[in-house]
Parts: sequence; C-alpha cells; structure tokens
Amino acid sequence: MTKLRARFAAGAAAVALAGGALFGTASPAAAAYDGHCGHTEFCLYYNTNWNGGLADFGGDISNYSGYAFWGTSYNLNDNSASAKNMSSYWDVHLHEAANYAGAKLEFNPNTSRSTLGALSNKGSSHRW
Ligand SMILES: [Ca+2]
Repeated sequence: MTKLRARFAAGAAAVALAGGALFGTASPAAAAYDGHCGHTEFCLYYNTNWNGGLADFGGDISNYSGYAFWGTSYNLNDNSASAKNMSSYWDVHLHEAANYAGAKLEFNPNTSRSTLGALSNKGSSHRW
C-alpha cells in the first residue's frame, strides 16, 4: 500500500515537471535533493573525490542542520568533504557557518573540488 502510494506520487510529480517544462516555468530546484547530481545543482559529498553520500541542491541553503546526505542518516552539517558546482552560469560559495557566515570557498561555474581544504567537514551553508 505504501509502495503503491509512493509510485503514484512519483508519477504525479513527473507530470507536474513535464507541465512546468512545457510552459517554461520548471525551476532547477524541482529536481534537487533527489540523490542525483543534475545540471545546475550544487552537490556535496560525504567523502573526498565525490564519493559516499550525496546531497544535491538547486537553491541557497542557509543552514545544513536538518539535512542528511540523500538516502542516509548522516547529517550534512560539518560533514562534506568534496563538492561540485554543476551550474554553467553561477558561482556558488560554501560557507563555514550557517547563514552564509565565516570562511568561504568559491566554486566557479562547472567547478568540482575533490577536497575542500580548510572547509573540509566544516561546511554549514551555501549561496549562489
Ligand atoms: Ca538532483
């Protein structure tokens, strides 16, 4: 019963997405946080070299507390070790503290970092 419901919900979401694309209103955020690092997203990984759990976002996140790597119970806050900016147009900044405060690391468009240097396991927010 639960599985059947989930399948129906996914089908409805797909229809909604297709409708949005048809009218040019689909937002990049629509496909975010689905465990797939898609075009236009900022993707954080639990391990270096883009391994382990993944958290994928299409918009700003002011506080990683409360987010887990997709499909896991590992909290995203102070836990990411590599990341990718999949946007072709926008810079994104990873910040050490919540609310885009503290030290920051810039990702230019289409930039991946296999390690996060001083921000390794310290990222708490990001903003485009
Ligand atoms: Ca995604």
